[in-house]
Amino acid sequence: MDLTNCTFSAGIVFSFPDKYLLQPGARILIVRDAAAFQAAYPAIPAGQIAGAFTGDTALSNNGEPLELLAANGLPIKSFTYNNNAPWPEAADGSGAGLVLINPTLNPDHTNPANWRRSTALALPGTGDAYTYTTWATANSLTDAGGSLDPDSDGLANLIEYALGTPPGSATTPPLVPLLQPLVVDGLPGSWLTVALTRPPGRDDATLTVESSTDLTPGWLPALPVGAPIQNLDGTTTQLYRHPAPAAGPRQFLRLKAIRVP
Ligand SMILES: [Ca+2]
Ligand SMILES: [Ca+2]
Repeated sequence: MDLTNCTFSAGIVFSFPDKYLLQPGARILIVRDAAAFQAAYPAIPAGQIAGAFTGDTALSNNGEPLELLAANGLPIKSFTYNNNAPWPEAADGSGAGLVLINPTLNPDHTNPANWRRSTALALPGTGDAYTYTTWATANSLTDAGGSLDPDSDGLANLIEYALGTPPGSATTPPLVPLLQPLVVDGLPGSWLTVALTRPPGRDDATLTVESSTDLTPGWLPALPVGAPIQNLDGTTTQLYRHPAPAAGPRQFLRLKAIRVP
């Protein structure tokens, strides 16, 4: 992709130089001071640095609009990030960075759900996503689809990967149903809930909690209660509830994993 004359109109002051080419899937860096950056990160090739922004326009830790314009003046990307929920608050402060989930799928940058905290200290110029394939190889699994359950704990390998649990030994059921009092839309009631805890970085597996009252096809999404909780170990916990209050004879919640291509 030829980025000649592509310009940031918000966020930083920077225009790409003449004949600047970005290869498919490549990552480039725009830094405050190229020499200082190279001294701090000697392992990063100088060719990965596209240049330095000017005018002391470093990105705000509190969030701000960011817009990249094409040479014809039309926006390529335009969005405003933030350090408060529903944006991932764990990316705030020193250390972890704000990372786009599954960037090769060209997600909507304006949607905070498409962003997460980095899995460790933010390392410029690299992706930090783990993959099911890497995990399966590390665990000596020959299960490309992730549907097998070699430890017979009822959790298919893709779910074990998404949860960060061991595929070779029995895992405690990850969803513990709990009836609890909640006020929903101003109405107090008793609701069937589960808490789902996930490690960051397993972007190629989506996990959803689904609900039913009769186990027939046509499960409906369970609904999140409140904002996700960022745990000290880097995992995130989200509480979900059945869409209807616990008035009927039976309610069910299940966990569904889908492999993102
Ligand atoms: Ca299993
Ligand atoms: Ca297991």
